[in-house]
Amino acid sequence: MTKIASNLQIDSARLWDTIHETAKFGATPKGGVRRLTLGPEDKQVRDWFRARCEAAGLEVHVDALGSMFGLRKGRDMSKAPIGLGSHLDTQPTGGKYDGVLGTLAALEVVRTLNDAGIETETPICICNWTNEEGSRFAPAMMASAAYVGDFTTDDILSRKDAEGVTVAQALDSIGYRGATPVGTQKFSGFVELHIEQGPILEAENKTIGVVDSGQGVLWYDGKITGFESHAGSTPMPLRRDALATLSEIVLAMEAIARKHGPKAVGTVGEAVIANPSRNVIPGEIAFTVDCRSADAAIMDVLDKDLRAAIAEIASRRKVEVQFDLIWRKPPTHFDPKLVDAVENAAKMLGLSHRRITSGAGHDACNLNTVMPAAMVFVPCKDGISHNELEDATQADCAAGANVLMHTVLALAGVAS
Ligand code: HGY
Ligand code: MN
Ligand code: MN
Repeated sequence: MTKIASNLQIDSARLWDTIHETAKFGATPKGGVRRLTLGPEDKQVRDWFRARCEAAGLEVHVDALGSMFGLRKGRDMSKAPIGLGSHLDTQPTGGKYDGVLGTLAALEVVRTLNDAGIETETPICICNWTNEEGSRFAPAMMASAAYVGDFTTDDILSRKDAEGVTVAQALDSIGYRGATPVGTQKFSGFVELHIEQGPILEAENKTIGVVDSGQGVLWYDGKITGFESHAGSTPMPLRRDALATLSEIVLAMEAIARKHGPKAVGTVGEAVIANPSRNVIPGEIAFTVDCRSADAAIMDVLDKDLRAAIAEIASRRKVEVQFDLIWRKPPTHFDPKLVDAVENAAKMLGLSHRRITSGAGHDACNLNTVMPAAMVFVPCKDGISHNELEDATQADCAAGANVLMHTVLALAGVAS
């Protein structure tokens, strides 16, 4: 690699400024970001991102699910590009860094290579994947899941949000239903930078997480049907209370996750009472469950134990519980060659680092099923994420972006 390339550093202030510039799209009073996928704020940040990619000389195209690709030519255009990027959508009470850091660091890598006049051998392609969060439309990592063939484009286009709006309608409403069929853009590998969203790196005072694996994910949709009746005149033994049933299910899930811990977690993140009223016993509730483990066998046991507990609770309480698995993402084992490339970049830059498993899901976890992929983590304050308090330091963001850049340079090669 040329001397210039090996000493190359991204522009830390420019990266930091872009992160905070995009935070205004969906800024919340508590200092977080609410930028639900395919909503007006997502359109704002997408338009912003497209303009910056084009200003950096990238050829931008959008696929049928709105994922955005910015291609930077390499000397040998016959080779499939190295991909880098993440997502720009956020949780309802999201932060400034989740997904944003990886996407804007990819843009910063391009800007730095442009400034240095470096041409890579293999082209590179930066990405903004649609709906990584899975909050408005399920599943999470939706567009990259379709890209790898876990779902058809038509299936995803028909998915509805809580208001009954389809993905197709939402894409059309912001003008991001692209012409390119999903999967058209090929890659020879993919590297994603992300905040850890957990406490390990900060606790161990490590700057870089060399992500070699990721937890598997189980998502369920549940529906409890009890019986609405008068809150005053219905004796306790005669009640078929949907909310009391859910309360038992939540505690059972917590006990099951703890029993199989520490390599297991479980969350009921959504619960909606149909026709809620203070003096009516809840008769119907829709709820969601998210269970995870880095061990596929534990995932299977979580599923079995949870279904057994729900069956026992439902029969004892004389209610019906519908419990459907809507998404199963097996654990991820990233490509050893690319993981080594990340580790070598961290070493070359003299950054403290350690191997780590990702607790969160990421687009790179899906992409790894069809191409070599790896991830770079940096710490976030107190390990907090999916919370408006999410925070990271400029130095760590820059360190992560430099590891991303040098990993990509090692994979793509430097032509000049
Ligand atoms: O759910 C996840 O792990 C990711 O943040 N969407
Ligand atoms: Mn993310
Ligand atoms: Mn997230």
